[in-house]
Amino acid sequence: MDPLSAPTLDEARSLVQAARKPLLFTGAGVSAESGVPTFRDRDGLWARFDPAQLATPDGFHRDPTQVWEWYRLRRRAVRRCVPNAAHRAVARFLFARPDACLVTQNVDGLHQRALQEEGEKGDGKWGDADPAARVFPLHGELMGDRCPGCGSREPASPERDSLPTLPSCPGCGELLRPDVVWFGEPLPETILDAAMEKAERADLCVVVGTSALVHPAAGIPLMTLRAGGKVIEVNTEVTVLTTQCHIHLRGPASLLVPPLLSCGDADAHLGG
Ligand code: BJW
Ligand code: ZN
Repeated sequence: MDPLSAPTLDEARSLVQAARKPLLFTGAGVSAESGVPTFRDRDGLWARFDPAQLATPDGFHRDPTQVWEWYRLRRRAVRRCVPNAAHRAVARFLFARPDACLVTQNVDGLHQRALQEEGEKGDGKWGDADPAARVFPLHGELMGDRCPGCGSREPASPERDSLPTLPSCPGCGELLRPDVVWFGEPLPETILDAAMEKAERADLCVVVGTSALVHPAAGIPLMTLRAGGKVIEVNTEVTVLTTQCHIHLRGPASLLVPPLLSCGDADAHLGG
């Protein structure tokens, strides 16, 4: 069935419009159509690469060169990608709805880029709305370097990434690492706490493009459910969350998210 003609899309839109505290929760699927690979799909990263070697503190300790090569490769690929219609719709929604927030597992920075781009297009229309403060990235940032020694952080630099040596901290000399959350590591505490509080208070959680298998992030929609809120899922497949959702919209994020989140006049003003 054409996902756009499904009656459930209208129903889902009504829930979004009626929600007073909507929370958007996204995963790798939202960036798939921008060309960023997901993790657990058939052609995902974990089908080709071993997470134990590349996305754990032990793996980094054993072979930092291998880990850095992989991250530099991914950074180069993501630098060539641009936000898609789903990222743009999410960004416009955050501008138009100061009551909304975004909790994302994605490290690719495409939500943040879409926010910046849509903000510029808004040309002052959005007033004081500051959606960047309502974005909670649970798993860090691919485009950031972090020093495990002194904790300092800085944006990744394409120049430093193309050096033949591994990057070290300008402050304390320690080997830098990508500023992402690996398996077995805690999520950034203040971001996770804020996201969980939002999830408990949300009356609607819109879950887009995640297998909902990685914890504690996957607990976000469950918290909304437990607190009596509703959950809408957008995914090309069925997930572990599907049977618990109020509405499951099957199809690609770039096709379904724009009509789901469209804010009428606000979108028209910005050229859809
Ligand atoms: C589309 C689409 C389209 C495709 N449109 N949809 C219980 C049991 C066993 C283990 C654990 C457990 N609880 C916790 C753990 C450990 C572990 C975990 O959850 N493991 C599970 C896999 C079992 N969790 C952790 O280790 C976490 N830390 C932790 O628990 O710390 C505890 C602690 C406390 C105090 C001290 C010390 C420790 C950390 C998890 C970190 C996850 N990191 C990664 C890598 C980030 C860096 C990087 O990118 O390199 O994060 S793993 C990877 O998975 C990445 C993602 O953010 C995350 C989630 O993946 P996501 O987004 O859901 O992607 P996919 O590929 O799984 O799904 C894509 C979906 O999109 C699919 O459903 C498609 O159908 C869909 N789709 N195209 C719409 N066009
Ligand atoms: Zn340092």
